[in-house]
Amino acid sequence: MNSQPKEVVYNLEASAFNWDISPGKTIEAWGFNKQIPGPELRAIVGDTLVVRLTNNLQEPTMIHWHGLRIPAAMDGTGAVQKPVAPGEVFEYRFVLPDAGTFWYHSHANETEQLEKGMYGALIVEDTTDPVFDAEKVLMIDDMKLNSDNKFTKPGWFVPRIVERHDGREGDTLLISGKEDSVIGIAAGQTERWRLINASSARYITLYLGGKEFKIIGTDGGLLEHPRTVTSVLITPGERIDIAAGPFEEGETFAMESLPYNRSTFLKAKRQQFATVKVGKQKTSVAFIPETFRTIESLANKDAIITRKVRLSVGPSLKDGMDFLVNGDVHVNDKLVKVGELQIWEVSNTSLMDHPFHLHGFFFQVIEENGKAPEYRAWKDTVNLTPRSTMKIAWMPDNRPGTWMYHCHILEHHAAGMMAEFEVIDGNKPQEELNPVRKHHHN
Ligand SMILES: [Cu+2]
Repeated sequence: MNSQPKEVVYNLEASAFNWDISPGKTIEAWGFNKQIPGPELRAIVGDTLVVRLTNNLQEPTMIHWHGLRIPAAMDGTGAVQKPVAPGEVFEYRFVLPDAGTFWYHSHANETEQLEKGMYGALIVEDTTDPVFDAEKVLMIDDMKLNSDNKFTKPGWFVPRIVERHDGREGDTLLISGKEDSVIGIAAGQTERWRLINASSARYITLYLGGKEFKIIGTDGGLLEHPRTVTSVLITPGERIDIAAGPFEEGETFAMESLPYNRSTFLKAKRQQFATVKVGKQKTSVAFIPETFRTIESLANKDAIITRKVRLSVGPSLKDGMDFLVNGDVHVNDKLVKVGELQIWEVSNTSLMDHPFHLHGFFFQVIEENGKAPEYRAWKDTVNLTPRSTMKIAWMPDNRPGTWMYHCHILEHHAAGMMAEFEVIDGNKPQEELNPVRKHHHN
């Protein structure tokens, strides 16, 4: 528990700037405080975060707080705020309700603003967090640059269709804004690595030279128990916290992504993001308990479905294909009442993967293709493989307003695979609702 909650204030300036992704390789980036990622924001659960955003870009922007259970007005989407115009300032202010690995990113013209670097990490600590020897925040991204290190949009029909279908993937692979990083760790020590997939579309299957590591947390904070693995999938928007080490002095191995076939035109490759180098032996104080916490089950797999959300792809004369929710683009979905448990069947009838992201609320996956999942976790983003069905459970607590869900492949989101819906306080008369909601494309 945080016995003395405080106000933590940051100033973020959105602007264009030059950024060296490796020696001699400079890009014309957009970002926060002239760095990629933007400043790492850090506070303790219960603190109030205050972020003053100044927009010095040539176009509007706003910040979405990915994974945070905050009031709707602070969600940073076009549904709840006027985008911050060039030269203007907007203050975000909210209490941090949960500990975990979160991130912030632009929610305006996302396919361009995120691709150019408008994202950063938000780490919320708890005084009861497990003890590690050190901690690293590793934001994973890729950029698609031409031979002059410039961002270009595909001009021709076929490349444009490929980017719309696959999402934008590039061969410039970044860990926290840098190519070919070296990640150092002392021999004998165990560190907490907080991994955030900030890319537009790339699926990362994290692999550390075949070495075992422990998954300790995901989107909504710590799991109940650590899980020992040698690889883990992190889809766009998702976070995974791992316990890395202990390793032997002098060891060197690659931090890679194994190929993941998500039925794209461009075939997935095994790719190296960074190199891990193990330094001199140091004593360790790290302690990873067998149980981190209890996650109460919201519902079991047989719970009655209250809503169906079907993700699909349909033909479009103009762009080759549309990305759909329940057969439509940019959908206004039915309202949800505070306190009424939601059991959503989310299905994917297309032949490609989609990472489903719900704003503002954590959910639990209670059924995956007819089976109960192996373990419980709080999630805000979950992958749907081709022709798959998932049941998720979530509780709308008392934060009325307009919320949204969408595919976190940014090109799919922009192409229509998104919906807005109202969370309403059922005890209030309906007239207080805004009867007409515009379509928003952010
Ligand atoms: Cu998608």
